[in-house]
Amino acid sequence: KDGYELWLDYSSIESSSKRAEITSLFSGIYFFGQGPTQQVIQQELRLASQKMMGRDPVFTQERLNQTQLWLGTREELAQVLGLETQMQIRNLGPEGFWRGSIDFQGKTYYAIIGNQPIGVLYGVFDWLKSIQTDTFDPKSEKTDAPKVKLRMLNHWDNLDRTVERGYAGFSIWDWHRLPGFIDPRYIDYARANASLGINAVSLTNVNANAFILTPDFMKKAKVLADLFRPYGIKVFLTARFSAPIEIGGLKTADPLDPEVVAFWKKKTEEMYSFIPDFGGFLVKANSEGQPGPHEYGRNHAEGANMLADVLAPHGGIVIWRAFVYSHEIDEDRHKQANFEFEPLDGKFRDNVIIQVKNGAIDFMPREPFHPLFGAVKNTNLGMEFQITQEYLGQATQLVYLAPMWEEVLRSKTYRPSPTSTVAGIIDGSDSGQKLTLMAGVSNIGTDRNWTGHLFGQANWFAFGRQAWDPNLSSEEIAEEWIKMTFGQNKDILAKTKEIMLESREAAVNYMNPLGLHHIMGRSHHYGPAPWVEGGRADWTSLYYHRADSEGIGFDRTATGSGALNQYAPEIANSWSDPTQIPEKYLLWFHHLPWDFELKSGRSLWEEIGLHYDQGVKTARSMKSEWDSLQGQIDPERFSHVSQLLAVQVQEAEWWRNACLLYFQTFAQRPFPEEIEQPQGDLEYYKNLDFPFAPGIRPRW
Ligand code: BDP
Repeated sequence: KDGYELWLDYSSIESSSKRAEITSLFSGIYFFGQGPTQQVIQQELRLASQKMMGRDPVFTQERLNQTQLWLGTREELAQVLGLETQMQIRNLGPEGFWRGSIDFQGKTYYAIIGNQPIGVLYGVFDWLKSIQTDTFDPKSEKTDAPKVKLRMLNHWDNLDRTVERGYAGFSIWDWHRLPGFIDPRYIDYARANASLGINAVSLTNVNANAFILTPDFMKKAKVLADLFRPYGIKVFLTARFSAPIEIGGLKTADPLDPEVVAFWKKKTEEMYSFIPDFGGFLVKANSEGQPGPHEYGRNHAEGANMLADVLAPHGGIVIWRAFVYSHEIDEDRHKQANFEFEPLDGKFRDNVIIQVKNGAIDFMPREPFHPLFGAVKNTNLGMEFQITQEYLGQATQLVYLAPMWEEVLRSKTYRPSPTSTVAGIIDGSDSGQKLTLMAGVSNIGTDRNWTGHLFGQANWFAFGRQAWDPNLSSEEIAEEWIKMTFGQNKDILAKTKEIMLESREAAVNYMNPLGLHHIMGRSHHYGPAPWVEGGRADWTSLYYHRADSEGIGFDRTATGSGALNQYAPEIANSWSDPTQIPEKYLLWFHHLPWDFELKSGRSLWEEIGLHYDQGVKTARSMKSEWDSLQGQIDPERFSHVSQLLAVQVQEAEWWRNACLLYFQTFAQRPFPEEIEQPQGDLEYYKNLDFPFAPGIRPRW
């Protein structure tokens, strides 16, 4: 087993009674409809049946009483459904499903029903999951429907197949051989996404290349859109704001210039002629050197609305990123997105959604939630998480990210109402917004196992599950993934779950404890480098940790940058007190003396040391826990993870040693006795060089 099958491995059912029960259901499937999604459903059932029971399923549209399992839409099955069940299903919306048993003419059948074929497909995947996780109970009913409308992967894939911040090989989009050659992997990709309910993908890097908007590339993108459509997946592309100049021959990209508007209108029409259900554009503008409306004295709303207006007649949307900051503005980077977007609240069209990273800096191992959540009231906000582990161990480390996302989603914003949470804003339940979005920056590449590290698959999986339902717990998602990936073995489940659930806190401890952030290697972001200085200030480490002989941390209270005031008063007030703020955010908002006393009674300096050391210890215990599973997991996957955990332990030690030796030069205090003393000297760590680290690849 090399991991290619992902969580859709459909391992053979061992219990003979269960096998008989499932075999019987597969031996008489009354099947409605012949459309493309129905064909996908049949293919998936065929595959699952062959793998789980070694035989083909029997589909029929005759002899009703010889069937066991019914699959179809509510309308197709209306005759056998009571009115109440029909209403219940109707309320689940276009993507929801119902599954349960139906008594009809003296016999009991099992049914999976949606309002639309895509709902049936989601129901079938959910049912197959219940078999794989051994939770299928034909007697109990289940209904489910996604809470977020757009559940989307953002690929940061370049047209030359390099992947920005990708650690799993090259882009799976083989632009060169498209549209003629269809890699079977595209279908497996679509299946995997559909099994989670992911229904949108943006194919190209946010640092965009205008060539994707030329007819040659549109033809290629069309092939992917056609392949993904039966799986309920819509295609989006990134739009480079200066495309009118680069591929349109214009002198300007001013969003209020009539020629520019005409360019985008024509481009959009052309796009829809290839892809009639094209999703829309994802835009990174005026950030990190990308072009945008500011060049022409226009604001983000003027830029986004121009595109929104040309997309609206086709039903398309604009996803406009809030990740905007500039080193030319003399303000804490933390504050810049709110500066730009708060004054524009209510000014964006209905088909614009602002995609906001989970935190205000940049996908750090731990960030407090982004203060835009709650700060605007009349603007659609979507969430952007990063699945690829740019700052969380890249593809060498096992870090299960769902606890991080759960922490953000459950954060209380206190706005618009005192009980509001981030999840409630993005799923519309607190914010009232109708257009809802959760996007994840993909960790997928051409590696045989898709994600580089086998456990990167768990992050793809967890992202899809949390986008479907932001209230799911990271623990239940981990259980599903483990059972679907490794089978029913209880020892594997218990140990792997423990490893996964402690992995994120371990990474925070050995990388960025107590609210430290942005102290990684310059540019490639691999490993620790708290000493990075020079060049653009907001890309250095010193800008963020501000260590000196007095203390450490970024003062973002009223005496400092004031960023804390961008949050609701409930948060701003209590967090401005260093004894009240949750310690996990301490140095994010406060610059404190090395002897500042923490809740444990120890000094800040000692606690920093203990956290780093604890991170290393947890990494080691993760490794020994995994190694104790030798013989229970197939050798290929076992050894892959075991070797990478050994690397992770070394990297955890490296982080701890480098950071503690560096911070000691300011603190001028001995390390706490209980911790393992860092080896080597600071110069050694500073001089390490990583020509092999995956960095930002040349943009085309
Ligand atoms: C940062 C990445 C950079 C991306 C940027 C973004 O380092 O490569 O282009 O985010 O989100 O984390 O636009």
